[in-house]
Amino acid sequence: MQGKIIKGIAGFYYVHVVESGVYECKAKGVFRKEKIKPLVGDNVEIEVLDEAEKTGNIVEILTRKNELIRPAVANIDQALVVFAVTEPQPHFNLLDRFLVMMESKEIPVVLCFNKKDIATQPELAKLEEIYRACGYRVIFTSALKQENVECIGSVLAGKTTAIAGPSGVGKSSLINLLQSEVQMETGSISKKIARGKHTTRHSELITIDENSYIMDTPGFSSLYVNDFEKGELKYYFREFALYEGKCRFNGCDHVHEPGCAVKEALEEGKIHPVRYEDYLEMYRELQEKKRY
Ligand SMILES: Nc1nc2c(ncn2[C@@H]2O[C@H](COP(=O)(O)OP(=O)(O)O)[C@@H](O)[C@H]2O)c(=O)[nH]1
Ligand SMILES: [Mg+2]
Ligand SMILES: [Zn+2]
Repeated sequence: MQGKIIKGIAGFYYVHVVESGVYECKAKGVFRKEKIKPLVGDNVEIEVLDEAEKTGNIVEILTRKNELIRPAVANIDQALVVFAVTEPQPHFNLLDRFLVMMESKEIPVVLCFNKKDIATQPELAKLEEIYRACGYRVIFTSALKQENVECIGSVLAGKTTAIAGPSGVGKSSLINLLQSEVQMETGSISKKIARGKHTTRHSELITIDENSYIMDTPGFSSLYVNDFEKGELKYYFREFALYEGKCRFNGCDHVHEPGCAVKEALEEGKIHPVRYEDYLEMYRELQEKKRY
């Protein structure tokens, strides 16, 4: 029987099998010998030990499409990156780092800007201008007024989606509207701390319907771009692709080289300065890293 690992706790893996439910499984010794650790999101073959008790063994891990380290998860089809249009205002550098990380893993991204109910027209227009121009799908929602939430629902259909974004932007509120299986706690962080709720969480997939899953990933404020060379960074800024090969120098990194087509596009307003500045900052970080 085949299923998907939706949760792993203390050596047990919870495997969701469409139409027959969730089985509590152990991974057989063979994986430990081969040093393969099953991950949330893995598609696995299980043998059922007890149908009534819903227990089994994982006997095979099917080939992974991709895997992320933090959060540890396999086979993500896409990421839904959620920020608020305002309150809190979008932290562009963080957003661009996340986009770079997903581009480097070839994971498609859909951008959701929530709290459109309290946004002004210029705020919405700015976000649209920056990110739609890069070729990202951008959806504006209000979890509070339940606006455009069905649009998010259709993005999630039939896929496994990592939902990421800083805290306070409305991720949990959106997730609560999208399914009825789990009710996530919403509200301000200070309220949660005051109530003594611990914030460390394990990765867990929430089933939306029989073949759609979402994962609420913890805030990614400590996100560094570090697992590639500085010369690769330019490929993870989608809007640069149009100018690739048009610079005076072969292998131009679009930083201080003369005759750079990307910098010309920047000056002509075809590339947004917010994006270019974030590119430079990440580029310099990668450069620094090399020196040590
Ligand atoms: N005005 C407005 N407030 C929202 C919206 N969505 C969530 N909130 C509020 O923002 C706060 C944080 O929401 P929460 O879902 O916990 O955010 P999370 O930390 O990203 O999971 C809560 O006080 C919510 O009531 C929205 O669309 N509009
Ligand atoms: Mg939350
Ligand atoms: Zn260039």
